[in-house]
Amino acid sequence: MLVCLPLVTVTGLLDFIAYGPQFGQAFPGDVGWLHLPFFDWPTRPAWLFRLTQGLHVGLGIVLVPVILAKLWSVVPKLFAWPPARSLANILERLSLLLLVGGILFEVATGVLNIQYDYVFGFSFYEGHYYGAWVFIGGFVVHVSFKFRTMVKALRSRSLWAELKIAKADTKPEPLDEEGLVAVNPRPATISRRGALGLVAGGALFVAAITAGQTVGGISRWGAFLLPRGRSYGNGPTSFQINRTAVAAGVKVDNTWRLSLTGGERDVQLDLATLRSMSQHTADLPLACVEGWSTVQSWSGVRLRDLARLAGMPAPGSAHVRSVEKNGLFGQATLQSNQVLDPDALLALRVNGVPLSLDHGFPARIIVPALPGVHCTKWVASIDFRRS
Ligand SMILES: Nc1nc2c(c(=O)[nH]1)N[C@H]1C(S)=C(S)[C@@H](COP(=O)(O)O)O[C@H]1N2
Ligand SMILES: [Mo]
Repeated sequence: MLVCLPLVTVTGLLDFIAYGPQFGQAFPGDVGWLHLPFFDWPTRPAWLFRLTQGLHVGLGIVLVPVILAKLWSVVPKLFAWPPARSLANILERLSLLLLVGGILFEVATGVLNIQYDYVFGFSFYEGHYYGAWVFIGGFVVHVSFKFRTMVKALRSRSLWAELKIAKADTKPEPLDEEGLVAVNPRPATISRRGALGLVAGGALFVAAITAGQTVGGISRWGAFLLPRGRSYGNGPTSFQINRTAVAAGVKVDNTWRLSLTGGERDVQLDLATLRSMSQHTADLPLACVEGWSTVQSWSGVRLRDLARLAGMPAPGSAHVRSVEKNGLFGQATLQSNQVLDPDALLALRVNGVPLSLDHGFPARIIVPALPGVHCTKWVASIDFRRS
């Protein structure tokens, strides 16, 4: 946990930055002195967001059995009576409240959000962000108080030797100052190696039914925890769909035009014109904050070619709008590097065929390392901006 929880935390904070707080599209928007150093999210390596969100969600889920076991091992402390013996004791218990409350809140909101899509009475993003800082505070205090105890405990005996002790030979711990050891324990019902095995087995099991949503291929069939179903039929466009055209209330007919604004000239392009322009193909991931990702072969017009066509070859940003009007994800702002990357596409095709309507026909944004949420589907317009 000492290694993995900071990894989950840091990748979570990185995902916040990947959302583009400089454009007000990371939530919460204004976090006062809790705000993170903003930087332009890079487009390389193309799998960067796939990695950060995959680690954040995947590791977060895999840690659940470990967190539960850790809580179980200290449960007597949670109900200690009298609740406080000294000022130091009150402070320690307060920090534990932040630590335990924080991690349980983060895991619960994270898992619920993945599986049920914003079921809270509050904004998931805001709750999860502030909850993270509560947890970070509790974690830093706890680790700094307990680090020496932990090192001492780990050094006091060999894990290897411990793993060889069967249940019949399992003896209770000697009484300790912390009061964690039961004063009058009953005979062991499980060996320490059994308890460790149970937790490790639980974590591995959860990993096995989670990893497929990122790794893909055949392992996807075993990914029972993935939020978006396992199959969308066969063929080149059968990969997962976050929001269908029906759910988004989107209809597209042949009056569709792409409009480019903000440059020296406003341009309207129909699909035939877009198809006649120079096309570029790239294998790029689509990675959702929910934890799943998939790599597909996308083809279309380079965003930088569209910027040049509109008469703003080096925009500071680009605001993309979808045909979809009322969704939370019907628009996105791209940074300059996300427009100018040679693999940044207004994709018209995937895996050799035109996009299906559910995947954003006639055109969607696909940019290396861009969070899936900003890979806008059913693009209607792009407004290039100086800053
Ligand atoms: N217009 C529009 N574009 C959208 C969305 C949406 O709801 N509406 N969802 C986004 C999210 S959150 C993700 S992860 C990807 C999913 O793409 P897919 O449905 O093709 O798998 O599309 C993005 N583009
Ligand atoms: Mo997403």
